Amino acid sequence: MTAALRMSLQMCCRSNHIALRMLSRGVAYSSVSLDELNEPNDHSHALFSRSVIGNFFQEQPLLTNPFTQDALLRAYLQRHLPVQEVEGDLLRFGERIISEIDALGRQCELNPPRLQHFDAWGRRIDSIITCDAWTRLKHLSAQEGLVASGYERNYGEWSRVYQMSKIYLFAPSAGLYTCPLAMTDGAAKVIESLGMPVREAFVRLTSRDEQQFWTSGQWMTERRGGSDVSTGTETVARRQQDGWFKLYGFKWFTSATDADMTLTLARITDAHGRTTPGSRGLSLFLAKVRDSHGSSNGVEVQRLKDKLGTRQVPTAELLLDGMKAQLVSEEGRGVASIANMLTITRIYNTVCAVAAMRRMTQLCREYSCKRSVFGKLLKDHSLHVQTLSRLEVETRAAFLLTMEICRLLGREENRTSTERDTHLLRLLTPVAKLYTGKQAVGVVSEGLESFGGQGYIEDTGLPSMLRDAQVLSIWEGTTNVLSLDVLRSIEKSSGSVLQAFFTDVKERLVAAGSSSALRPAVSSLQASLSGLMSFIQTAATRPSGCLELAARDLSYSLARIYMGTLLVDHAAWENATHTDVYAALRWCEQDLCPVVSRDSAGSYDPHVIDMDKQLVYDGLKR
Ligand code: UCC
Repeated sequence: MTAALRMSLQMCCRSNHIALRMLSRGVAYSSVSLDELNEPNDHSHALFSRSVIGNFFQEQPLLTNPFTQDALLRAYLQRHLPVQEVEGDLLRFGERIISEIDALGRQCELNPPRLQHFDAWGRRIDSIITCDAWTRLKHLSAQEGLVASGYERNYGEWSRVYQMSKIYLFAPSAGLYTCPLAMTDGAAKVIESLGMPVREAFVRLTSRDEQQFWTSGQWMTERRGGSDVSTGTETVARRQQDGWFKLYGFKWFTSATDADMTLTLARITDAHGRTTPGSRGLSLFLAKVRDSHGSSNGVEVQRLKDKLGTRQVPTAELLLDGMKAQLVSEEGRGVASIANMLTITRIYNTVCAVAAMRRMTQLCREYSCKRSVFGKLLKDHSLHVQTLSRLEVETRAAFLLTMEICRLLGREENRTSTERDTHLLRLLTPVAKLYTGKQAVGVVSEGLESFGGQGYIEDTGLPSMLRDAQVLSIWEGTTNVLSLDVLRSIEKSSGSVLQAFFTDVKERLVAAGSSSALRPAVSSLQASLSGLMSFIQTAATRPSGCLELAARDLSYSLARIYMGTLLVDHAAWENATHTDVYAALRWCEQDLCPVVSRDSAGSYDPHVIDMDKQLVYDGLKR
């Protein structure tokens, strides 16, 4: 050992004993005294010899109470829901996350579900075996009222904000248990909106009693694809004499297949076995997955899906071979009825996307206070902090949009929403889902990079965050499908959703306009808004196909302008801090209205469709 090395060692160690990981002969951890290390000519203990790998280990980022660490969540609640009971509950729940839930989530990642097709004697059982932690998360979700609190409505129109604040804290530690919760909440919403055709199911889905609590599936996707549900659904429903139905079909992508019940779409056959094609032929059914003895209700589990991420969730291919089911919608109103579920699951998706961003930014900044490089901590490298600051701005903007949607949902359920609120909820739900899904992948990916090579190492737990983020822009409608849903909402409302958007943004900007610090942001937003209005005004006169071509950029423009407006609105609050103002200014530096800039560049001109085709298929041999 060189003198310099020995000296560094002595400086590094506060005590005379340091813990060193021993590689030799199965010793995992050992304590070696400095005196032993100082022993001259003792080759077996020399630093970097076969038995000693040195005394430096990078400190890992620690998860501390995610509620106390979240300045924006706390400020938001202080502004809108300053209820001590809420703060106390979130504080306690934050502690539970670090002391219990986070480890359960990790166990789910490490012990993915498996399928046992047959019992030892050859009987087909199709048993999906999940780990104990998965079951524990189900019980804990009931106890904490993660679904129930959305329906108890203890905080009036703010009830959804309270509930979703819990989901937001829970999600990054919960091993994707948010997936069954999203569908459970969505199923409760559908049942409630249909006037409670199945009260027992509603009571169980919203129960706080872990023995009573049910989760629900949402079986929509069939082999012909998951987006075009109306033409892709082949499952048929045969009416039985007792009024129930038997379902026959193949569901290609069914998440959380260990659920207690499910909602699913099927086509009712007439006396000749014929069905009605398209959306008008689809009806909504509720079925238990297993009967009261635990036997399968006419469902064969073909196989579990081998996925990039969300490996904790038992996603399966299911053959429905006479599944006993109850019709819960009007005949032919299946898509419109399940749309309520899609609204809820898309909101969960949004909450989970922001939650992933927030968890990543918390871990990154924690690590930056420990990791030293080029002679100083990462937190003292301005370029590094600039990168984290950009992630923070993205996260804040996404958070405020998400909470606004939860507020609008709460108002609708509390029957206090105005017509404008209703329009905004319809428009902003797909906008938020599509935009935050993309942001989450970007923020989580950039965040991983800030851990250097460690961000790429499986047992740090970090890579699974990126895998799990990738699904957020896929399930519950891809970015393009949701962009088309934005167009649908405009068309169905004859433009009223856009009118609500313009009025709301204008009013909020006027209210914030008196703050001189915010003026640059307000000016950019106003200019972007008028550009967007001009684009919309001319849209009707453009050749057909132009609006579809612009759908994604239009959705991004709506997202960026509304997020900027909410950042400004928050920064104009009397208790806002200078960091709130700074975040709003930074957000508004970007192109807030890409649909206008791309339009100016000719991106939606009719000839572009053909040019795009030529570019994409250049050289394709068939
Ligand atoms: O199942 C999946 C994975 C489950 C896991 C969930 C966990 C999530 C957890 C997140 C937390 C971590 S993924 C399934 C993905 N599939 C989709 O999302 C479907 C994508 N496709 C669509 O969104 C389509 O737009 C459809 C299927 C909803 C609609 O297609 P159609 O048939 O062309 O629709 P129409 O004919 O335009 O609309 C039929 C009716 C209309 O109502 P009426 O007849 O009253 O005018 C529409 O207004 O449905 C209404 N409607 C809606 N209403 C359609 N979309 C909506 C909507 N978004 N909101 C309200």
